[in-house]
Amino acid sequence: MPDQKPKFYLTTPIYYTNGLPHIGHTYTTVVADTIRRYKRMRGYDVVMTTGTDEHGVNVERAAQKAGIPESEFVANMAEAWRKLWDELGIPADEFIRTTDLKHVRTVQWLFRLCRENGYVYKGHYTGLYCIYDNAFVNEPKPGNLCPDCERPLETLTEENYFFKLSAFQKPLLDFYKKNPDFIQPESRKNEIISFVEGGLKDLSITRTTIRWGIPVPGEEPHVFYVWFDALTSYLSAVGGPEYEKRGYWPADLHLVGKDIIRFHAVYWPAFLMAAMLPIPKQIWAHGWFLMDAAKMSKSKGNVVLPRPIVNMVGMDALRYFLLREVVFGQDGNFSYDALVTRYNSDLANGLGNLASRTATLIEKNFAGKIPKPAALLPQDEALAKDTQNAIGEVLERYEKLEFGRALEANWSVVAAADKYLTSEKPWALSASEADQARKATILWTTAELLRIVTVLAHPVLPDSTAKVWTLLGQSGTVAAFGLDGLRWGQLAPGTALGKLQPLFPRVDKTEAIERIEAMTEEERNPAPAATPAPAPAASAPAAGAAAAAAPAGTAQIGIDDFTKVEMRVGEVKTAERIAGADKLLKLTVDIGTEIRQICAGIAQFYEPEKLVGRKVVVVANLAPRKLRGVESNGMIVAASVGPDGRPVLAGFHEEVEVGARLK
Ligand code: ME8
Repeated sequence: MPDQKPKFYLTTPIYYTNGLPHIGHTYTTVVADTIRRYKRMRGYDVVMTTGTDEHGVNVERAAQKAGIPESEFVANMAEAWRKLWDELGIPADEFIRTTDLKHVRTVQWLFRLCRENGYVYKGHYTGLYCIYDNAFVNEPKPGNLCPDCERPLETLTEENYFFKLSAFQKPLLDFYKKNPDFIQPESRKNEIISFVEGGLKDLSITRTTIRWGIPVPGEEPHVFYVWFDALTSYLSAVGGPEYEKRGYWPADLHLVGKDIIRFHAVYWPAFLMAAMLPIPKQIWAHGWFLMDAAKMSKSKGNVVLPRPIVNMVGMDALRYFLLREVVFGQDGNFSYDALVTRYNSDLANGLGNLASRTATLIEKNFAGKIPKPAALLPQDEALAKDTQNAIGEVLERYEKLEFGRALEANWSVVAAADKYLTSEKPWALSASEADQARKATILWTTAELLRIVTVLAHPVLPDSTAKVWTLLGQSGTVAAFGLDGLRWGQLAPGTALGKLQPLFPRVDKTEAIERIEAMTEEERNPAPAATPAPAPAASAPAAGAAAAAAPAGTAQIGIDDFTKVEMRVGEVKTAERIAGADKLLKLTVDIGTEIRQICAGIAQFYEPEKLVGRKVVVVANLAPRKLRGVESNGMIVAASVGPDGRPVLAGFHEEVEVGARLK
């Protein structure tokens, strides 16, 4: 029998490959994943797409800088993006790359349709051009200088294909009117309507000055330019020209950040109208996560990375924070302080504590089996009613993508349960028959509430709710539980509880933030493989840190190169371990002219106390860097021994003077 489930297709933007994912990209992808899980729990057959936007000048340049062909560069980047989404548990059902053949074919097909329908023409584009960077510049620096290389720009005219966007002013305005929910939130809709009302200029959709792009068939050297290529990926991912076979087009929801709403709400429907293809049902533009009130960007160096947060408090906590902290659609500030505060209050003390408290009490009083409730008191009934009402409210909020409100409503039930337990005090009741019956009612009520909260929280907290599900001894998976069938009273007495697994261990705020920051620093500026890690061979006299960078078989160097490395005899003054970095020791080393702080990747092989007073070889003129957030000003030389690369410190068999240079 064919699958009768209604289909739901949603997308994130396809992200540029000239950088790696930060918390902003993670946010959109987390939102998409949450909607996907929610919709599946409501019986939909869901496909979620994300991917990588791989063409254009920026990629051309980045590949050139890396000294590798563009195709290799983007393949590496796409893999890094895909890997991160997998690692974070938010993989795409369809990961689309703009270099995929199926995408190339779809773009060429869409172009043909638009052209056949009379919406594409050849014309000339004139703009300011940087002859050094080979690119048109939209926003020149004062004095008509290139924003990248700051050299003078020239006016250049090139042949382009144009899309007749101007023909779509009225059709678009009519479309917005007929489909009032097409652009969300409302404020963005008004912005777009005014923009379109202001008049639309035709759009250049090909270039001849760029090489790295999808060719326009039969029109080389024309290649497609930016948005005609990128937007089409949503369609390529679900069948392209054969979209009807798969049945997911038009998309139900394109999730984007507010930076790219115009392209999605104006260009994209116009391209599709021109090709006479179905138009997506909704574009939702969320706000930005800001760091210290500024948009995160690599050049500002204020980028928050997801991995270090996940390593410290777990992915569920990051998801909870992203969705709970800001109103979906508005900008929000990202702060580690707020993240850890929420983690401790809502997750560790909230849901985590309720789960472990409930399980422990049932374990102790009812041998780990869900008790059968006896006569209900008004407070039990009130709690049941509030929880039942919360189901409706949470679902309604999810439906409107009001994630913060959905979580708020669900967590108010968690708080009510805490209050209930505190006032009913099941632990203070005796073993008398009447008290046992009362205890049974209280604990069944609490466990039932926990079950409902768990089901409702699942789209946001997939891993931890799965653990609570097992703890409650429930069959099947929580992911497969149909939200439409959820109601109070379904918890079967007699069910044996499963294992209590740690959910959200409480963390010390200062320490947690320090560790997240240290890990972030390390990910932003990865240590050279050398410092904490082993070198490949044990034979080199100056192995370890210095030699590891030059594995056996590399080119020879002249004496000039060698003399650039300033190695000196140092004496270790203090040595200690670094919290959260099990391989690193923090040393202070006297190198004759000064005392240096140096981190060394030897903690697994050397006791810090035993190092004090020892003479070591220090690379003194290495640029300072931070390892796990700790400044390291120099490097200690060690041999790398055996297959595991055990570090053995270089030293001397006779007395040497501190500060003496090695030659
Ligand atoms: O624009 N806060 O790719 P991109 C919230 N390739 N969301 C953020 C964010 C922040 N600080 N920073 C980024 C492109 N995002 C094009 C898209 S689609 C056919 C082509 C998210 O790598 C947000 O979703 O610059 C934003 O729209 C997207 O990343 C931009 O990603």
